[in-house]
Amino acid sequence: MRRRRLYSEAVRIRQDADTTAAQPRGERTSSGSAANDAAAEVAGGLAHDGAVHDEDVNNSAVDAEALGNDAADNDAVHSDALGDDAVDDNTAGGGEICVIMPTYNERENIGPTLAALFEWNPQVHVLVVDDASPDGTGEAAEAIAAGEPRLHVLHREGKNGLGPAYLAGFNWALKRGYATLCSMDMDGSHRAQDLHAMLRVMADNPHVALVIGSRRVPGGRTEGWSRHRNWISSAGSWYARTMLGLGVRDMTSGMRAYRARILRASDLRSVEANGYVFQIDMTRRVAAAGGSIVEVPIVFPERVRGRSKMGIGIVVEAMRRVTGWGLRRLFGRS
Ligand SMILES: Nc1nc2c(ncn2[C@@H]2O[C@H](COP(=O)(O)OP(=O)(O)O)[C@@H](O)[C@H]2O)c(=O)[nH]1
Ligand SMILES: [Mg+2]
Repeated sequence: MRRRRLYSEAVRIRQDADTTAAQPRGERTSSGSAANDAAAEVAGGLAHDGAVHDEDVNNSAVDAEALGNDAADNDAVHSDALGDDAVDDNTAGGGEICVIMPTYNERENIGPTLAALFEWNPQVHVLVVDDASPDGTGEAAEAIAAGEPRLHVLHREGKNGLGPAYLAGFNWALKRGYATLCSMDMDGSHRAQDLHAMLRVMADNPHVALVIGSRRVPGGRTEGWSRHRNWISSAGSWYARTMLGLGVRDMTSGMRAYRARILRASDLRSVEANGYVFQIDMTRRVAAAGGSIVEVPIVFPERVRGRSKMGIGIVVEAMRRVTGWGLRRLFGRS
């Protein structure tokens, strides 16, 4: 496989100020929507390179077997490697889009977050990946799933971190043939209307392999963060982007939409799964597999209920790993 290093593009898309005010269902069908405007700008931004990226993505898909990443075909190996345990199999997928939402102690958030998600995005399926939350989030998810066929629940044995939860979710959804796999937090920081805009960009730009919901492009922002926290997050993304030679501005964003084909073409079994480094590692793998990456602005409000599970140690670990990858890129074989 040609392992060309492609620089992903940070696409600056102005988010229509009306997005938040629009009614979900009306906005979905309106041809003059913010999502359509965004999609048009993305298409323009990638017009020159699109064909090249597309070809590379196709090559990558063909080469997936050579890379040994057979997530869709070899359940036994992959289940084991990625920890696909205790799947509720009454809920076989088969839809187009699966939104993977890891949870740990999000009982208060799960109801309102899922209601908004399905309101704005009625076409999606959701997989909740719960790490045996002591507050009963897993049971709350089951109760909702009993009356909501689009909701699936994957129970894991105990708190094992965000990265492994995502990987288990990817594995689950790849095996069920979803074409697009999204990741989203359950705490309300990732907004349903922003997912809607991201999915429009995916739908309108078939050559795009990864859409990142970005706080660091015009129109994107955080709300309720201290200046200090914003600075750390921006500086971390700047450092990662510089060290890795990627044009992505929001490297650590967990709000994403991936094509299944690019996940199959990336060796997920060796992804660094610890905390924020997971998002950075996934980004560099998509770029290395030839996938075209675009950033769509999102608004990221701080959670109002529950507590964050991330700490400063996770940031430090991410920077340590980025330094290693960057030095290897600059001075050694990448
Ligand atoms: N399954 C699982 N989910 C987790 C774990 N840690 C965090 N999450 C979930 O991941 C999402 C983001 O976590 P959060 O603590 O809000 O991170 P922050 O936004 O970076 O502060 C939320 O939906 C959490 O419930 C974990 O160890 N396992
Ligand atoms: Mg959060």
